[in-house]
Amino acid sequence: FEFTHALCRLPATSVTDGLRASDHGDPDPVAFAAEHAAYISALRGAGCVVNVLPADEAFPDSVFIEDPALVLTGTAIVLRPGAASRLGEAAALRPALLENMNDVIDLTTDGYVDGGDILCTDDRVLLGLSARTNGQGAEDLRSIVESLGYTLEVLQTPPEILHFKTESSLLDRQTVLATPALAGSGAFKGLKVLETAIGEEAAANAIRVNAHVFLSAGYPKTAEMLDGAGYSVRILNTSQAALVDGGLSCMSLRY
Ligand code: CIR
Repeated sequence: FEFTHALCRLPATSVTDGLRASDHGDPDPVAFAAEHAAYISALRGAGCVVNVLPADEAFPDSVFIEDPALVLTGTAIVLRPGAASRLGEAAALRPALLENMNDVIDLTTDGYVDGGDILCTDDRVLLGLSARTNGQGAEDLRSIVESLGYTLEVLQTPPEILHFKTESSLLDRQTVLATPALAGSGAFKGLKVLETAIGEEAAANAIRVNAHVFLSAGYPKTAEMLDGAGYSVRILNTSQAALVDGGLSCMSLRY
């Protein structure tokens, strides 16, 4: 959770065509841009140098830059997003990764992995299998993360949930924030788990960035719980991203 840099991509106006499990209306590109700008300011305020890539209209979901890549110790792993409309985001992002990271490694099989299914601690990579991430992708990733000194643990993203990190986030070296359902699944062995308040499950897609925990607006009980546990909580509006199933973690690669 200690980062000096972040890589973001501006939301495309085509974000109105972004994937979503259930339709509550299209995001408004102007409002999305404002939310995204506030998010970038917050990353900068937390001490990150933020590199902002131009919007990529060809990929409606490309603002969710966490899904096509994983960065570990300054090395980028180019992933293979499991939604057909998103697979090409990886190749589109690759040049920026070459420019910004120490090294770039590609998966070698046809397996699928979405970055949203990956939660990293200092030495562990927890990967949730999901509709976007399959066993072949997991095994492909395993050799790469092991070569970088991490262990890979393959878990299950809860059914009907888009990504493992839709329901969890790292709060510090020993602690995760998770929904009661995911906390109860036994996924977080060896870690302390703080649970989101009942009815506030969407608060679990938070991010710890240096001294602060970024939390989406609208989850007062979880905010109070985190505050009481000693975290410095920074509330950000993610209402537009939420319309296309996005949240705080998906909008940056932090390293
Ligand atoms: C998608 O369905 O792929 C996008 N509409 C949302 C991706 C959110 N990404 C994330 O949670 N890591």
